[in-house]
Amino acid sequence: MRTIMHVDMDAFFASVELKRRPDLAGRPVIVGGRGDPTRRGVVSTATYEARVFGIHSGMPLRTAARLCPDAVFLPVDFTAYRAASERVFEHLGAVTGRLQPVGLDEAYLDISDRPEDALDIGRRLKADILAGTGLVASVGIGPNRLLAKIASDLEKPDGLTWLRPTDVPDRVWPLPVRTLHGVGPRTAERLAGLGVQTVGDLAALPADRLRGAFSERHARSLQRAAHGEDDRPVQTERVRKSIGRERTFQQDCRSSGRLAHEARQMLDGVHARLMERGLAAKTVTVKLRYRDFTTHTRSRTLPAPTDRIAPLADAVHECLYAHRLHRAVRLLGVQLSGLTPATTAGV
Ligand code: TTP
Ligand code: MG
Repeated sequence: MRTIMHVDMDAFFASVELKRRPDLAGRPVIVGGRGDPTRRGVVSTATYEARVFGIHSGMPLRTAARLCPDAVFLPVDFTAYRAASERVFEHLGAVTGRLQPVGLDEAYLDISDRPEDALDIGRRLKADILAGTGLVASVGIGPNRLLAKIASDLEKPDGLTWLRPTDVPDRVWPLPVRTLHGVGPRTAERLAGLGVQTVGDLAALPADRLRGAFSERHARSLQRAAHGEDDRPVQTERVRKSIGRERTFQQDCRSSGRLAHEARQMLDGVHARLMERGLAAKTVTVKLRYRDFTTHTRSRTLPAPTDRIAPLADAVHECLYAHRLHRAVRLLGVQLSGLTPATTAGV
């Protein structure tokens, strides 16, 4: 039996901000965009004091200001969050090298080979992180990644929770089915069509009804997740090799100006995903498919990995103009690869 720990920092961006603005402690603080709710942008995160007003990540800043007119709005400062993340990961690395980072504020640790009580390890880790960074982590422990992640969320903030397989009916089945890894909005919608709202509903659903709505493989993995089963290993090395986007035009594109504009928009989206995952990229690739379906790619490799948009945008521009742009283009793709955690990339 494995023992997996999931660590997730509480209200991460906002908590880092509060370290340098202790005068804001206890107030509803919202971090997002340029920190100005009259301009476009969404909430990255909010303190728990702000969350009671219904404010959550992804919400337009304007809406947040309406829900909580007294909130303090702060701009996103990735440099500060990356520095804080780096310090948090030093504490995680001291527990074990069997560590899988997930973005800046989250990681899985495989502590199966540790003789001590897992709760003791968790308690000590939380205390070390607090002492070293002033930040509060929630820790979940379970027999696999699925349950460890659910556990770290159960008693947030400042949680320390162990979910054993025998706890699944009491503690996991009442949760909404979206809690499960692998259940996104589309799957949840289809499950709702089968009358499934909670994890327990899913666990109780006859297998043939699930197989009617999903592929054999998907049905099987949903069923397993509903019973708290998951055998994904903690991956010490990142398996993700690239992040990219592609777009097929409604009508073939013949304008290099429009292609440049589209490529920049796609890069913005891809770059946002890079930041969310706390990664830096070394190589930029632009793919074009012409009307006759011939497909060409052009790549640029930067001297060092970066997560800054400007050098990535320059590289996209260079790649694009290395293509023959006078032909009709039906598909455009932008991809970042050579990915490394931004915390170790020295960016
Ligand atoms: P989360 O761990 O999802 O959120 P959180 O740490 O703010 O709050 P908690 O874990 O206590 O529920 O995400 C970590 C950081 O990632 C978060 O502080 C801000 C950033 N983030 C975004 O920028 N956009 C998003 O949509 C989400 C979900 C997070
Ligand atoms: Mg968090």
